[in-house]
Amino acid sequence: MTEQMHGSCAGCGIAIQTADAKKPGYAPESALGRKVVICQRCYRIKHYNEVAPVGMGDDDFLKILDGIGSTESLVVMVVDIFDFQGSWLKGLPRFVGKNPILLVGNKVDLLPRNINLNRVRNWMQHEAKERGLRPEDVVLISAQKGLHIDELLNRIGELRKGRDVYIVGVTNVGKSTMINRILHDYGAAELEITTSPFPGTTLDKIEIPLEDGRSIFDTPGIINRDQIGHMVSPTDLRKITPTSRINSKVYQLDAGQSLFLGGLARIDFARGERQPLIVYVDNDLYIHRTKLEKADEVMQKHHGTLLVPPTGEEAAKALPPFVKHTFKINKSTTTTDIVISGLGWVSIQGKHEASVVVHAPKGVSVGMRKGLI
Ligand SMILES: Nc1nc2c(ncn2[C@@H]2O[C@H](COP(=O)(O)OP(=O)(O)OP(=O)(O)O)[C@@H](O)[C@H]2O)c(=O)[nH]1
Ligand SMILES: [Mg+2]
Repeated sequence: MTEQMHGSCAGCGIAIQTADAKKPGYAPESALGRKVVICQRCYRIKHYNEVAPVGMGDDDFLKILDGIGSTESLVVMVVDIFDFQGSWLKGLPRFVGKNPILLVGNKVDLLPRNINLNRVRNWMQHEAKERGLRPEDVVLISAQKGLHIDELLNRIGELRKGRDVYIVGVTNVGKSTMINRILHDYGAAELEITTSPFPGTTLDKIEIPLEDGRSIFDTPGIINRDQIGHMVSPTDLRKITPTSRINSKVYQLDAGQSLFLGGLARIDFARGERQPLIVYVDNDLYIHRTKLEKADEVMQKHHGTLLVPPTGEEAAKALPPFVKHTFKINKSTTTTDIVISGLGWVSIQGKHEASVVVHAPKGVSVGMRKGLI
């Protein structure tokens, strides 16, 4: 049998093939006559919420990014505002060449209500610069809830100056959801790119033609391995990923007390006056408070059972060993956030000096930033 060209999947971009049901891009012959052809994997994600990991190497994805430098285009880089640090696409300046960049912070619907979005935007500009990226502008949106999409479209319209648009970012930040939202607002609803709560959904470049003969391209997300989401099972990933606005939780802590964020991180209030620690994580994540001196024992006895996720002792054992990150909070008029990438952050007012130790699986990025709120 000769290899036939069947075009690419409208859901994930992969080349469609009818020869091997076990390989990416498979679609049965009977599906080829449809107006919009999607592969079997996309069909299952859409209809059965199935997780379908595919063994694509980072190189395949990097190659797509690498091609952008030689095009004339506007590059829209998307980050997940709930996990800014973890969802930052490293090395983008290297790929984009001279093309202008628009930075989009997605998932603002998750941020607590009292957050000042202008401040977040300025903070993102500043953080981008620190990472060697100079975006033309920063826009905050919620692709899922359709917030600030007009503003996004206006900025894209102004900045692209008749060029193509590439949407890039690490996996799971909501690139495809954002494009679907744009398509939907333009009445092209029959086209729907596959999206899912699990990383690695889009597999190849997807071209969406624009009226002026140019195109918007969705691209597969690069995997940032230091995101905690890659260290837990898909079920546990769903448990730590917030799906609605985060309600902060306040804990009045004395020195010598600890908080477990499920079984994925432990925060020791090692030194300092009694003061509030404000926790911003998924609303349903179990938070366990204990004495610091007992914390090791609690962890040993209950990791994977009471302290979940990870769910189950096996899953607990499969996690990388915990390592310590020590933070000294100086007395100041502003608050400080300690961010545990992918899980959330705790905020501490600078009224008193304090010393905080965070234990988290090795490889997860844990850092300090000026308070977002
Ligand atoms: N809360 C919230 N969730 C969102 C938003 N946008 C996307 N998501 C969710 O984020 C997850 C990933 O979305 P996708 O659009 O598949 O992400 P992607 O960047 O295309 O991912 P890859 O194709 O793997 O690179 C899905 O569960 C979406 O529902 C948003 O604005 N708010
Ligand atoms: Mg995608």
